Amino acid sequence: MRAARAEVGQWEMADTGRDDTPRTKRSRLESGDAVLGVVGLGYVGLPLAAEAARHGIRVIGFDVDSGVVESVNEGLSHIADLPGSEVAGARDRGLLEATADMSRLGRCDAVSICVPTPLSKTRDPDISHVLAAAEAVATVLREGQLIVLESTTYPGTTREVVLPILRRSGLEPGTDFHLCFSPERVDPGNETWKTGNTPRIIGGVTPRCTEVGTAFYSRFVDDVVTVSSAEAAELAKILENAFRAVNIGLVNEMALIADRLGLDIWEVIEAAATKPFGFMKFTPGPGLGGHCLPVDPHYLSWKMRAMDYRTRFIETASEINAEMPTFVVGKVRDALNGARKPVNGSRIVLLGVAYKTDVADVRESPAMDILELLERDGAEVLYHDPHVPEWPTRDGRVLRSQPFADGLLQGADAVVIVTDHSAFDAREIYRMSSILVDARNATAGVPESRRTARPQRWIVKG
Ligand code: SAJ
Repeated sequence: MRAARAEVGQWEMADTGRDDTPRTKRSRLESGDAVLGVVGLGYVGLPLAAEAARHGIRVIGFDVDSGVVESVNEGLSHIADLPGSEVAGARDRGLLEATADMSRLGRCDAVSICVPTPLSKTRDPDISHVLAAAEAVATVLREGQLIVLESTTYPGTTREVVLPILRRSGLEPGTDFHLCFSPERVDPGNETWKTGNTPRIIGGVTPRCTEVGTAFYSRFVDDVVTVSSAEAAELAKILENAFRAVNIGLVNEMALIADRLGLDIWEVIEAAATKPFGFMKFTPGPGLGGHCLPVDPHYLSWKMRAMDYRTRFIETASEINAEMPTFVVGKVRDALNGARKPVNGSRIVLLGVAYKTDVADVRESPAMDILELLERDGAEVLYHDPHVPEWPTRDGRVLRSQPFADGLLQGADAVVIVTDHSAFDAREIYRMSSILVDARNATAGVPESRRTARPQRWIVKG
């Protein structure tokens, strides 16, 4: 199950037995001149490329965005968690270059596919980027190559979707080439766990594929965990994210319950978290953001609907998480009402619109739902987020972050802490606001708020 650093042993003569057997080509995967292709240079692909290069593996990065290609070739990083020096260093050592020319995939001995797997407008899986990458690989697929899909997707994608495309080459997995699934585990903003030191699951479409994939990834990942199949690896990743989405849904439902009981949910959670075993702390908030948790579990729901099974936990948690923006807007309405002010015509400032603390990513951020609900009720909504200078709205506008200057909060009828960035000074925000709704309990450490907050908190002033 858990392969320590997989030993790079002598490869047995490959099944085919021919002179130009994959053994020679496969041994390239273990040699110093192995070339890794990384398709998709986003928050997963670029750190992966940099980590492999750091271990002396030559990397060609592929991206459809010419801006990304240029940026990497200039030695710059467009990924907040990856210092530019890592990119420049790899480039200067001749171990990293980027291109949009997908035909160069044929040069690569291994290819990691790290492209987005979003939901379509009808909330169904959109694996178009995976299909495009697989098609590009299929046109140049050759013996000895290792292909690894890293994009989060539903169980079966690797074997039922990617493999048939690659098989058009006439090559067979496990003998001619190798195909695995190995889920990315990037936690944006996490200073401790990076690509190289985060344990990595890998499973192949054949045992041989798993063996070859394990050996190759072990060259630049400290701890590679093999599973019996690509499907097991695909489902493990979905379990990881569904676990979080469902537990966040549970704690958000507890917040709705505590609110009705007149209780402070954060006090209740802190108390429960003193249990030294059998409990894991999650906190309520304005909703579930990011390009992973609100999306990945729905890939499984979609797959299981086709098998006439309803993933009830995932769907119920999703409904509750999606209710939180409305709940927060209700608190704003209640607070304004207490001051005899309608939402209509009020100026409301949102603090923090990224999907979580200390990141710049706004994808699926609940702040967008809060903005739309308040604007629908006639409010004038401004925002300040030091990580998000510009915020494109769903109706085509581009809002700009207001400077956190004197007067911004004082001039607002209500202030809402939506994402609690470390840069925010909760006490200052509290002091400057006449009405303050805190969706993250960021003001827990502000003594004055104990006097003015409602019993349930959320409304901490006004
Ligand atoms: N959130 C809560 N309450 C919590 C925890 C999170 O409301 O107790 C919210 C956050 O504010 C955010 C959303 O949930 O809006 C998702 O936050 P997250 O940190 O759980 O998820 P991501 O998408 O930033 O990253 C996760 C990774 N996070 C962790 O493991 C801590 C990991 O699951 C995956 O590697 C990554 O998704 C991915 O790429 O799949």
